[in-house]
Amino acid sequence: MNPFDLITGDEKKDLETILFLYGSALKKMNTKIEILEEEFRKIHQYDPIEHVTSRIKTEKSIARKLRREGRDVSIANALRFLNDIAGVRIVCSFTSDIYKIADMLSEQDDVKVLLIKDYIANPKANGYKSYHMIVSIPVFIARGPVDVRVEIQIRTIAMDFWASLEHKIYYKFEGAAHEYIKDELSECAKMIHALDERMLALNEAIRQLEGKDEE
Ligand code: 0O2
Repeated sequence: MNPFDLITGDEKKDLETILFLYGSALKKMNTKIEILEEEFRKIHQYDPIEHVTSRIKTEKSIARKLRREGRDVSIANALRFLNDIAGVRIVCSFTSDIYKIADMLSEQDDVKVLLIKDYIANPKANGYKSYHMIVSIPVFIARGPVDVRVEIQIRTIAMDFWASLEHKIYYKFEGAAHEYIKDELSECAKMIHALDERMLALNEAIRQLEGKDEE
């Protein structure tokens, strides 16, 4: 079933329905990530995940995004056009962990990968780096399974640090920050990239000294 099949046209009721569906999808996804993390820790004796956060996009933020895209604000349009009503962010130590986690999630039978945006291989012009996956997972309700989309963002601590500062600046200046600030952010993105590479190389050297093969 598609979430659209549950839409009645009563916006208040429909909002409750989608919040319930997307909230349930997030619970499922968080449990999956927890299990994978524990299994990974047991097999490889290290934890690739630093921390995980998840959120349901607020009504205000849903409306703002629809307006930004030039669309009418409605539950039906949110369902049709927004991929990130439910979002999970996984923050890792090393770039190599990002792809391991993405593969582990993609291999789950009930996770369908709909779209991948690899802003690590192809950073945005402003320097933004992160690995984004839009997946759908079934939420089992009394009427049957409903396929619900979840956006998963996977990035390193350094990338996350940069993205949260850039996000704050973007909203503070409503996208029109001074050139100096944009240049500084771009420089910081380069430094963060170099830091990620050095930390990864250092970690690999340590693992070799410990006699652990890189998985
Ligand atoms: P907010 O306020 O963080 O929720 P699509 O999902 O493909 O239909 P979208 O949403 O443009 O289109 O996809 P994309 O590019 O994958 O971006 C999804 C989210 O990633 C954004 O959601 C941001 O959270 C984050 N993101 C993308 N680009 C940037 C960036 O340049 N800087 C920062 N700091 N974050 C970014 P929202 O809804 O745009 O914003």
